[in-house]
Amino acid sequence: MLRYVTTNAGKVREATEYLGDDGVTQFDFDYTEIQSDDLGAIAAHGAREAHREAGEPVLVDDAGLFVEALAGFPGPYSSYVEDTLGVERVWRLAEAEEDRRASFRCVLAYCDGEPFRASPDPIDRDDRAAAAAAGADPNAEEAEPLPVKLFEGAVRGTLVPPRGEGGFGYDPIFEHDGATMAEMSTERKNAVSHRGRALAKFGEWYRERRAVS
Ligand code: ITT
Repeated sequence: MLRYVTTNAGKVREATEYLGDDGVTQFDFDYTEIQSDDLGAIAAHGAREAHREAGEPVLVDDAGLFVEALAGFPGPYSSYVEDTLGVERVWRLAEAEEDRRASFRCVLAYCDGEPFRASPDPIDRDDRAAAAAAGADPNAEEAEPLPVKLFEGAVRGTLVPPRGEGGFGYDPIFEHDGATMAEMSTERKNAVSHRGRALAKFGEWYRERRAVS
């Protein structure tokens, strides 16, 4: 079964609701989050590490909140900022701004150790030159270029004072179409969310991949 690599039970709930019969099981693995402003690069690195660890097909989910007036902060640092400042303090930062627009972005990174045929979704082939420049041994197992397929989703919204009991993370301060994501059921959130959009792309592709293999 496909391993959904995350320590976050809220993500698993949404993925399970969305993928239904295709099914996922949580792989509670804390992969190394490389420092990058690119969610795709972070997720691809995590997917390689998780696949090596699990020896099974894996799907890594890296997400973040990007606040327009704060130049995209907290972005790739959303997890650290939630743990250190907290969601309420992020709202206070946004409250001081006239422009409270924000977006959630999610990148799903799939790796099963096999190559992929061309399709519209990007394939991360690993950057061996960058790894070598950083001092990595090009012959080491870690430097093997495992291909990773990326699926992206985003949703725009407005930051508001916290409302709602559902969801997780920044959901209580993120309003979309009149409701915060914490006021939505999992199904409704999936229908509009960054993760739902990425899962839709992934689900369609994955069904086809399984059908031909
Ligand atoms: P894993 O890395 O183990 O998957 P995480 O919660 O740290 O768990 P991320 O790094 O992707 O996952 O999350 C970045 C932050 O964004 C973190 O604080 C999450 O709570 C938050 N976040 C991610 N998806 C969210 C969503 O759909 N709604 C609200 N907040 C979300």
